[in-house]
Amino acid sequence: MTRRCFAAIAATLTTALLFVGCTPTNEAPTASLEPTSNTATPAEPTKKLVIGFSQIGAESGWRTANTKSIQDEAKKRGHDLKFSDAQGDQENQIKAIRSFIAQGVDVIAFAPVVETGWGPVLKEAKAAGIPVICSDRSPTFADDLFVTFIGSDFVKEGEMAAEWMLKNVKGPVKIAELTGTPGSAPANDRAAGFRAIIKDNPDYSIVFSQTGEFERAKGKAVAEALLKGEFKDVNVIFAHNDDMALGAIQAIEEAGKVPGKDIIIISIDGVHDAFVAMSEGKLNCSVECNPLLGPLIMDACEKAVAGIEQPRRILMEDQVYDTTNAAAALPDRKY
Ligand code: GYE
Repeated sequence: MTRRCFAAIAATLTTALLFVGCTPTNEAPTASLEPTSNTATPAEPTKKLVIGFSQIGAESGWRTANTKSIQDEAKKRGHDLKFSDAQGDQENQIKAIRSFIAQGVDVIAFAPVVETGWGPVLKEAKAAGIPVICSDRSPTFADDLFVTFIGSDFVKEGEMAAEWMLKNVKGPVKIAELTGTPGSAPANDRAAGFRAIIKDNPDYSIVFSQTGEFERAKGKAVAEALLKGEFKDVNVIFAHNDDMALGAIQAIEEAGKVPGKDIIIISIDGVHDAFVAMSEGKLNCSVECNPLLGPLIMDACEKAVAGIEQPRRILMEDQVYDTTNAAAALPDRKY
C-alpha cells in the first residue's frame, strides 16, 4: 500500500469514528446526523483559519462551558479566533458579523440569540463568499444562508423533562414554568416539547409562566414573586435551564420551604452545579444539553472552508439525570 493510500484510509477511518455513535454524552461528541451526505475526507493538512465567532453572552453555566470549549479548541488547532460577546443583544451580534465580513475572515460561526431577524446580515456574508456555521440555537433562516447547524434538539429536551414528571410526580399537579430568553429557540422549543407531552393529561397544568431569561438572579427573582403570589402552592417548577432552577432553589429555601420535596424542580442543561444540587436532593431532574461543541464547530469550519459537503444538522444526544443517578455521574462530568 502506498503512503498516500494509507493516509487516505486513515483519514477516512478518523472521520468515520468521529461521526459514528461514540458518544459518552457529556464529552465533546457527535450524535445523530441528518442526512448523512458527508462522505468526503477532511482537507489535509488543515490550513490555519481566521474564524469570526459571535457568542450570545455569559448568561449561564452552559454558556461559560460552551465559550471555553470553542476557545480551547480553536487554540488547540492553531486557528485565529475572533471572539465577540454580544451581551445578550441581537444588534451586537449583527454588528459583530458585519465586522467579521469587513475583516474578510475565512468563516463565520454564531449562536443566534433569538430565532428571527438574521436574513439581511447572513445574505451579506453569502454575497461576500464567507460560509456561516450556526451553533447551539437552531436556525429558522433559509437553508442557503448557513452550511450546517450543530446543537441539541430542544423540543426533545422539553419532552424528556415532561416525561420524567409524568413518571415521577403523581397528579394532580400545578406547574410553574420559568422560561428562557423570549424569542429564543431553546425557550420556544422547550416550552413546546413540554406542553406536547402534558396536553392530553388533565392532571398536569401550567398555572404560571414567566421569563427568568436563563439567568440565576432573574430565576430567583421570579420564584420569589411566585412564592408570594396567588400560585405559591405550585407542586412543580419547570425551569428552561439549570441556572434559573438554582435561583429558584435559593428562593424556596429563603421562603422556608424544602426544594426537591415541597416543590419538585425540573430543569435542563446538566451543568456541574445542577449535579451538585441533584446529589443533595434539592434539584429533582436535569435534562442534559451538551455545550461542548468546540471540536464539532472547528471541524465544520475547516470543512466549510475546504468546500467539503456537510450534513444539514449535527445533533447532540442528551440524557436525563435525576437524584437517583446524579451523584454517581458527578465525578465524570466535564462541565
Ligand atoms: O440551555 C441556557 C443558555 O442555547 C442551549 O442557553 C442554550 C441555552 C442553555 O443560556 O443555559
